Amino acid sequence: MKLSKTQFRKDFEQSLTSEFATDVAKAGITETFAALSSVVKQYYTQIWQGDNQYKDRSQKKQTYYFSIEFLPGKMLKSNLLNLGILSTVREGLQELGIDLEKVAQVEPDMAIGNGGLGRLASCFMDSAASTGLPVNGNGIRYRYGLFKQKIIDGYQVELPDSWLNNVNPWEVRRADKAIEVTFGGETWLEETEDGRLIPRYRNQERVLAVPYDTAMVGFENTRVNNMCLWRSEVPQDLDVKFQNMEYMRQTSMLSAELYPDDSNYDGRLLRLKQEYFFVSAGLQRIIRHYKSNKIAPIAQIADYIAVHINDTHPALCVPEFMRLLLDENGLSWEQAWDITVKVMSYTNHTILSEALEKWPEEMVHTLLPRIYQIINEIDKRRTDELLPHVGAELIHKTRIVKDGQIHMANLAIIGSHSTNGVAKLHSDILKDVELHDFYQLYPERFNNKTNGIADRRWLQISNARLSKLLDEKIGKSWRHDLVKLEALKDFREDTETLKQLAAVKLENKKDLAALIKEKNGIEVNPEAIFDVQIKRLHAYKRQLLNVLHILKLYFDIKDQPDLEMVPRVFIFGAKAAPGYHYAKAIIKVINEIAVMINEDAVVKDRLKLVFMENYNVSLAEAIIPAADVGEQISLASKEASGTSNMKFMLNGALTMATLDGANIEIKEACGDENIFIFGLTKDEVYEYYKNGNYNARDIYEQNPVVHRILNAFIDGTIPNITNEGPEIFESLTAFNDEYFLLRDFNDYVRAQKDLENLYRDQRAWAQASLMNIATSGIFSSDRTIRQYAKDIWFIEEKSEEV
Ligand code: GLG
Repeated sequence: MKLSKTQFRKDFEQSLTSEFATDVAKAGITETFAALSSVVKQYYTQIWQGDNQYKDRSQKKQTYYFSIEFLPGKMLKSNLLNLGILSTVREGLQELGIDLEKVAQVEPDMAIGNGGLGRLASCFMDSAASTGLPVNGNGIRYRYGLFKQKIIDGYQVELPDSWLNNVNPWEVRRADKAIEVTFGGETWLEETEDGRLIPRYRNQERVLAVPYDTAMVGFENTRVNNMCLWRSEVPQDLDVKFQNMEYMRQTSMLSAELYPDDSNYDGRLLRLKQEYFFVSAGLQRIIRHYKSNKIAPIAQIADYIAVHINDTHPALCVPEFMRLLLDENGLSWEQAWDITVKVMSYTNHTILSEALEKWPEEMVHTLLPRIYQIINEIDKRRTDELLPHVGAELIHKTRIVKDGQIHMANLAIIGSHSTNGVAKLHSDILKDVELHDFYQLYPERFNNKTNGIADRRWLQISNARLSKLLDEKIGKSWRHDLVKLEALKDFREDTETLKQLAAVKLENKKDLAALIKEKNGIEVNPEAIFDVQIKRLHAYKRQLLNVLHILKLYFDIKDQPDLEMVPRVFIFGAKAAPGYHYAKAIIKVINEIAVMINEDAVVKDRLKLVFMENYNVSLAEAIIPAADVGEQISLASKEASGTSNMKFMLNGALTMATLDGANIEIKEACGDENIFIFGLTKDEVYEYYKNGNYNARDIYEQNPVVHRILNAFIDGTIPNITNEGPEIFESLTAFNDEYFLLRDFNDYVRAQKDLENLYRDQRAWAQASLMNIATSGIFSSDRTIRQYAKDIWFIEEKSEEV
């Protein structure tokens, strides 16, 4: 949009007056943020309304992306950037003596997601709007987002994240569009006069779902999509029977809390209720809009909408959509099923078995009686249909209802036309191993969509210095098409560019060093290698392997106090699920090792270890631009894709990686010489599984370096870990090291040595860094979302000429 500084200042000052009866001189920082965000919202609402009208008018097909998690982070700068007014507003504020950065800090991170899955959903929202694709989000407006992490005495302590305390400036409450969702009670089928069976209900618990819409503003275009988040409330005309405190409490609980489990299945009833709640409300709203907009007869709805099931949490979309088509719109089973499969598509994000949701039949039966009937009918009809053609065993293995449980992934695959994994390796594992039975039955449904990241947030906003340098070197076209970064390759031999690149990195590192000083009180040397591992704390991601290597370096120094080495700062950021004991033990151990190393006078500044508390999107934006190295060291086959690996690459960090997830594609893109690869391959891991011949204890006994490092956990070398030390020691020895840390240790040390050697050659390092940036274009989520649009959803980009 077009905006002059003068106009902006006028709007902003007016907003301060009209909203807070104050002025620039008197306004507090929270008021300044509120007034500013209100102005920004006014700027985009017209475009939003216009695009809504355009969508209604043009009646083009739209996608609804159902996800139980979103992780947008802060929205202010992102909205400013996408509206094309970031620098105007920054300068306008400056003239008023206000620092935009300080104001932006006030906004709480919108953290209604746990990790990669939720962040991917938000990258998709940004990319869809920015490429002009009509893709709307559908989720839950949790009152409390992901817990805030405090580190006390080295331990993780969880505090509630009441992010809505100071109201959320971006959302629009649409009370008029509230929808009822029902649970429990009894249901039975009654025959109508024309011979159809329709369900009747009694004693149902009613919950009101109120939508809150947030604009997803496209980058310098006229597309504004909607992220709809549902809040649970008590219906105003509540039946007397339910008017009690317990019901009120339960109803408000529905949208109260995000499940803080990452990749872990938690079988609590409330979770199932949440899943049905946002699925039912979302689908009802879509159908209501479709009908009120008189788009076409309901039987043609598949030509106008696509519904995406992001991981299994929204898999109830399948039976709920069936219910709406059958019971409320009078379609036949065959018609409804045909439409449902066409409309639905599903993404699998992990092969960890504990993350594949299963619900006890009894629970689904009691909570969702009609849905339970429909699921059984789907299962039965499919079985009958396949029986003449397919072996009974294959049918049994792929059933939705079996062993007293409802298998949600099976439901999602059977009830949709597309199942995709999130990186090539992961999609192959799905086809060949994890979902092989389904692949035999429905080969045409399987495909890969390698993840991506929204480069506007992860480069343009978070790394202004690098963005500016790129503009100077290769022009600005990369801001609209990330693949244009390729042009940077021409500067690989250009000494000046390499120096400038290194200088940008150094400046970013100084900023991070200041932040570390402020938050952790630790002094770090910006000339050291900044080696970073930031992600959820999970055994398979192997933060512990990183720790073992740090201990090795520490002991090397202790053994040779004069040892010459390139100084290193190891930086961690990670939250552990509150109930994940082992992960929390690792956090404690990292913090105690940090104290031991950082306070050891012998070490000097050769080694520093920093655990930054409360890792979230905003912290990632501060850390990644300053990283020299990104640690992507999961056991091969376990990390479906990873997405921070792409963010590091884009910001010029080199990757220390196993051949897992998208690391493989990163290696292909940047070239073997610009990445550090180590460790078992997926096939080698599977070989061990097959033969059952891994023996971690042997390695511990035979490798003196490993022996000494592991002993440090139990012999008092690392202080204050009397409970955690033995737990970790045992996991690696007695319990045979589930994620092969000891097996990969030597090779990891070797790769780390290679890394150190390359860093000594600053020119070569800068060249490798440049090559990473130049080849990262394909990891833009603009590319990913376009592939979904073309191959799965069959939707079109808005043409800006209209
Ligand atoms: C999952 C996987 C990640 C993946 C992300 C997005 O574990 O490897 O990058 O989804 O697809 N639970 C996750 O974060």
